[in-house]
Amino acid sequence: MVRIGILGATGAVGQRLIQLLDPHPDFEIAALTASPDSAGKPYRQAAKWRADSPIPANVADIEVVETAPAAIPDDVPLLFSSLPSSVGAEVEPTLAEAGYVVSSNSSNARMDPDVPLVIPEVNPDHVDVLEVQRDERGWDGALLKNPNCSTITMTPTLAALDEFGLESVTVATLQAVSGAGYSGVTSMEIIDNAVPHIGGEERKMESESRKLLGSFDGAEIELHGMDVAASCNRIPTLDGHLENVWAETRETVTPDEAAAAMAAYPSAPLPSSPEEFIHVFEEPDRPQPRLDRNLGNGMAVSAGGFRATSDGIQYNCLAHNTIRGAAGASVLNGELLVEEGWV
Ligand code: 11C
Repeated sequence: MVRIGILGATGAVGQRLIQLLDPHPDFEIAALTASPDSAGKPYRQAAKWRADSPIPANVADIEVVETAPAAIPDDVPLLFSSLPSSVGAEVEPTLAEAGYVVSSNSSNARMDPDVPLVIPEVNPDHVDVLEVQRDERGWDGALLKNPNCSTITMTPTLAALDEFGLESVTVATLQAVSGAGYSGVTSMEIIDNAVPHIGGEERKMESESRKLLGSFDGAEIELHGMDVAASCNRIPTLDGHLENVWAETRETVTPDEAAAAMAAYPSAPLPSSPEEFIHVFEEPDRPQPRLDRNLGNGMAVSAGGFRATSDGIQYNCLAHNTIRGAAGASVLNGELLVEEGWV
């Protein structure tokens, strides 16, 4: 078993990480960090636990420590980070320099050229960018990122379509309130409403998807040449981001061909990758967040509503934003880091 730590363990994604990691076939939770006012308290006192299952018994009594190299035991080689991005930007490089391997969900540094941004089913080869960190930053540890939840929902479907030559992508999102924090509070604030703005989200989707689908020659990642334009919207669903995608391809692709390419897209040989990675619905009104977000233990992406447009294809896709799009994505990247010998 690999002893692991969770950075930012009291937040919404931190709580999801605990749910996904206890139990886990390869990982054992051995350290939990949070802000200085929680340090020194047992986890059950430090966290306002809101997850839909009780705090695991062996996690409840772990003493929370500060998010700093001196406070985290040396025999915990792998850290999962769900820190606020401003804290991540400050602390994650320090931890990587000190020898920890960090699989991070935080949004800082995702577009840094020497920080791999990875979805294991899409671009596992990008993990080798970590060699650049070792050579150029001299870090003993490593820092690897998973993308933003809206990007994770769309990008696997684009990866499946890239054999037809992606030229441009337009996407409109309908995002669940849990992306913004604790669902109970925020959902009540937007019942009977929709908010056509999520700070910085469009830019993340437009840049991260091009990095994920970019090519890596062993030294540098070249961003994919497709144009991506996003419009992001908050709607009053609890979990699950639904997205409407318009994709323009060089070669003609029919709705049936697009659906078949997605259904055939392989999963990864890692414990948390679902057997069926992209589930394709024939019903035109699926996928839907409440009905379909838990496919593959919340780790599958689903797609449906395929139709031809004047210059390409339109379809809808969905993924569970706090599992596939955040905590589960980070766990899966941790599994890849172990598989590839970085831990
Ligand atoms: C949301 N996608 O739904 C955001 C939350 O870049 O990891 C995740 C932000 C990120 O509000």
